[in-house]
Amino acid sequence: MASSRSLSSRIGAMLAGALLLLLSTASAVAQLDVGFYSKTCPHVEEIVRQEMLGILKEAPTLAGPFLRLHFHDCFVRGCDASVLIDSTDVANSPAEKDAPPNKSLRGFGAVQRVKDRLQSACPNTVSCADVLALMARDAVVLAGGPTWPVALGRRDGRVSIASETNQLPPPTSNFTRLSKMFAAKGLDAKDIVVLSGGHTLGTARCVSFTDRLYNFSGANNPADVDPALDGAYVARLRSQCRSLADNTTLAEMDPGSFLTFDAGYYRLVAKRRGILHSDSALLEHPTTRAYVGRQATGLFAAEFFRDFAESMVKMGNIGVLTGEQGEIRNKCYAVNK
Ligand code: HEM
Ligand SMILES: *[C@@H]1O[C@H](CO)[C@@H](O)[C@H](O)[C@H]1NC(C)=O
Ligand SMILES: *[C@@H]1O[C@H](CO)[C@@H](O)[C@H](O)[C@H]1NC(C)=O
Ligand SMILES: *[C@@H]1O[C@H](CO)[C@@H](O)[C@H](O)[C@H]1NC(C)=O
Ligand SMILES: CC(=O)N[C@H]1CO[C@H](CO)[C@@H](O)[C@@H]1O
Repeated sequence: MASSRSLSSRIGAMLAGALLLLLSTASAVAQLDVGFYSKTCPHVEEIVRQEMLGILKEAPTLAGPFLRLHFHDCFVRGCDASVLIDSTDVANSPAEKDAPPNKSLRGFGAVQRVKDRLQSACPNTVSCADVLALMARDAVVLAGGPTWPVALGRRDGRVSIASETNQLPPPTSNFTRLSKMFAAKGLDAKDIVVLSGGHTLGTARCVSFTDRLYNFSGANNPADVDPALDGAYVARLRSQCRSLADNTTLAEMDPGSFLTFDAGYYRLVAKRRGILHSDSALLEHPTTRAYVGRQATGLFAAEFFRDFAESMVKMGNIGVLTGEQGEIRNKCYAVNK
């Protein structure tokens, strides 16, 4: 009796052990993996890259928007392509896309173009969230920046809520605010200063920074400028952005090289010419200020490239859905029926 009980409890323990092993293997399987589609869609990376070559040849200014789309995706509900979903009822339940921070996002059509190519090569296999991660990486590479391995296997979410875009840092953010908002996503001060380097690409609408030129403290007069912005630069930006409410004129964030991924952004920030208040805010904290200063010398671009790759991998892992979670969307702009 005693021995059979001990036998059965030993069997029980073994079963429990086997179950634990099974569970831990299952959760290991549910991790992202560079070779995730090696059997189901072996040419996924080549296909995305080919499409990206065509897309950026036709519209080189989309490099910045693709990088930004991935950032906005990952910061809201994790990297689950929720940023791509169209509102079904824009008046009553707007999606992320229709929230103010997203009104200036671009590149949605091109994302669908890549998705369509993948749908014909390997139907219903590659998630839109993975497509975004690959497009962001290829945009940086094709703009002359670093490459990094993109682990795959993200699943697409089925929910997109405009109000949740309040998790995106506004351009008026000071360093304290940036720290809090990045920390909420598991990112630290180094990630902030490194990922802000993404502003070496692309443009900003005037309205994203005109408060700094005309109405910084609410006095709304010509002297009411952001003291963190270089005076000569204020004049230059005012000549580009003639009114506080201008939401159509675009300004290059890294003027003269906004289509090229380089470390030039840090030279601007060091000269107090970062275009957004959040860019200037990197000078508020000793760690990030030191990084800006080091990169502003122009001698450590290779280090910035490595750092950027590392932080992009971190960002690309935020809150991902894996395994049986979510779905593989057929169309990136709508959840499956
Ligand atoms: C640190 C906090 C950040 C803030 C406050 C911020 C804010 C902004 C704003 C306001 C714009 C201009 C939007 C417009 O008016 O058109 C912009 C553009 C952009 N952002 Fe950020 N951003 C931040 C971090 C990032 C990160 C982490 C990335 C990616 C690694 C990124 C990539 C970009 C790119 C590429 C553009 C240019 C988009 C285009 O050309 O249309 N930003 N950002
Ligand atoms: C930073 O911004 C937050 C909110 O945006 C504000 O409450 C805080 O006072 C600011 N901190 C500094 C040091 O200006
Ligand atoms: C100027 O800034 C203040 C404070 O931020 C704001 O309340 C006001 O609406 C702004 N003025 C204009 C004309 O936008
Ligand atoms: C620009 O401002 C106008 C007027 O306020 C508004 O109707 C329009 O939606 C805005 N466009 C963008 C891209 O924010
Ligand atoms: C309300 C609004 O302007 N929504 C826009 C969000 O961004 C997408 C892509 O640029 C536009 O198609 C929407 O109209």
